[in-house]
Amino acid sequence: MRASDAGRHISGAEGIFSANSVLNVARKYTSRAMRHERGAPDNITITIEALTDEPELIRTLPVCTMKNEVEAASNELVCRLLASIGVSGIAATSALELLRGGDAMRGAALMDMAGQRLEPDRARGVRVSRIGITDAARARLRRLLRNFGIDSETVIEALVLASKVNHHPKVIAELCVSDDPGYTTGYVASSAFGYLRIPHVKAAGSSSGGRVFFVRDGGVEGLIDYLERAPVMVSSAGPVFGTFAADEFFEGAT
Ligand code: PML
Repeated sequence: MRASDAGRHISGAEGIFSANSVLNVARKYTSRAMRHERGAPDNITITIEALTDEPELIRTLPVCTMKNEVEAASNELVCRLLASIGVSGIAATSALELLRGGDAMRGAALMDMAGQRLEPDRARGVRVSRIGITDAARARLRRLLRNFGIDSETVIEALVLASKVNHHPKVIAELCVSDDPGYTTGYVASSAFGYLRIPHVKAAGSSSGGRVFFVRDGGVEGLIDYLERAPVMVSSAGPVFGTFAADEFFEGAT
């Protein structure tokens, strides 16, 4: 589902579902698009496609929440986490500028270690599609998330997406700042350290945000094809941990 108003991005959603749940999901996505905090859309496009390939089965990244009390401290934390994963300072700074400036991005940006964007159409970005989670994995994940009071559709959808993105060997890490004005938690995800949630990554009321995927050198055609077209399904839930201060996290991780 993609919803926009006068070309401005309002909301989007993706999923892999059984044929008999398609009508319900279309209703749910339409209702979500029409009631979004970013405003009323003048266009909602729902595309339903039958999969021709069997989805690749993956596990969700391990989850933890970083301690961060105020938005003013978030840039330093994000840069520290990204540096520990191997993302250059210039790429981290360029990504933060991109996600904090202007309105929401339509799709994700691909960024190299020189801070250059690599996707062929910058206005469109890259849309991660064909992602889903089995009922059993969802039920297990919900139980794990509930232990820490973070069992929500927003967390599940973001974690499923990040688990697909960071499963590709070309991706070093992902930085996400929600474009929802009322949702101020973002994340840094990587196959190295998992899905690290960052509360107060932005100030409430801001409608800027989006996703940046930091990538290794070389062509990006294969990666774009994977992100947009390869079906990937979460079939098992990785661990979910509580909240860590940055120093505590790095002590445990190194
Ligand atoms: C979004 O708005 O879709 C992105 C949400 C990112 C953070 C989700 C979480 O709380 O872990």
